[in-house]
Amino acid sequence: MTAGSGPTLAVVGATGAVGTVLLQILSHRADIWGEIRLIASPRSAGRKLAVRGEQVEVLALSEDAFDGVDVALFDVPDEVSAHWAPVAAAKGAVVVDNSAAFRMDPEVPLVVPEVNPHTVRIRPRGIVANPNCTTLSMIVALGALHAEFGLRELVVSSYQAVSGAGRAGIETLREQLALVAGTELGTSPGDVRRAVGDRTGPFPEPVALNVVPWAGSLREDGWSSEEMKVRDESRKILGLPRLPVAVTCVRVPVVTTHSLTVHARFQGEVTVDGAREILATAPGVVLCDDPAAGEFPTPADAVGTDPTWVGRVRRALDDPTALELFVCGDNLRKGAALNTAQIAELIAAEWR
Ligand code: 2RA
Repeated sequence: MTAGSGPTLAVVGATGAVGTVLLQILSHRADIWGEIRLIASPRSAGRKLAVRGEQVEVLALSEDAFDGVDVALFDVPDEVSAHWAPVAAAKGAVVVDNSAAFRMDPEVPLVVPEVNPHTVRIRPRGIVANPNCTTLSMIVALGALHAEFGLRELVVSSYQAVSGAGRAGIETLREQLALVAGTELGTSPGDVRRAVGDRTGPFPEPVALNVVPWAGSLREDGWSSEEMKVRDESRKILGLPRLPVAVTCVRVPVVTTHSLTVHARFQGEVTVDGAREILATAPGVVLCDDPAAGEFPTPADAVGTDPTWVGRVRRALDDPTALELFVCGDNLRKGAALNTAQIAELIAAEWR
């Protein structure tokens, strides 16, 4: 950092779906940064992107690109982070990484500023990890409830937007919607599949007019990598290494904003009024829960906003220690770019 200016920030993966949102967020939050340097793959080098109202040229990813960088935000594939994040850290930058490469490394904190901000300071590898968007879309609300009630078990189903799979996911849904619009498709077995053909993009099945019970890659015993991430990351963030967690991840035809149904069991009896009070006052959470008036969160309303939206708060019918919730969070904002920017701000505060 040079005297009289803020820390130098690098954004690695500046041209991707999350990188694009990150530049918007950096342009709208308090301007604490000195230089903001944009870095991407060599094929994007030379492009100019807007940040803080200025056009900034994108540099190709290289060791030299990290010269003088204080904080480097990475949103790139796992293997790119695995190689380049340690390079940036060795050059003196604190890395905030949004890939899965380091999330479960015991020497890398997995940080959600509203839940476990203190962990950001213990980073022996010079790397801080940002959780997966599905975990992040619920964990702020769960963290608030856990702090008061003591979480004992989680059962979760996700309804994940296609932008979780990046620009290719968005383009695939748009192309498929164009193919099925104005037709009678969705009325006989296989008709949507035949119309879509091999244009399934990053998804194993058509996502238009459909829901697909799969996200990520195959892990042991039929679990998906996405389901394992939600389980492992929730345990690490909440500091509950043996928390029972059951997850089913589902892709739905929504562009952006992940939703989840959550069954959360706590240490003792809970009340809906108590839960509502916690959720209504928790930083980063908006309680939107008046079913009699037709009010509950939906992706169509939550998209483009920062908070975790919570509705349908009910006590489990057969267990006075458990709550049922419906949660929505913009997977590109709090689910990725915003949380990354918030972590970077926590780190930047160490320079003051
Ligand atoms: C998805 N959570 O939605 C993943 C992206 N990190 O596909």
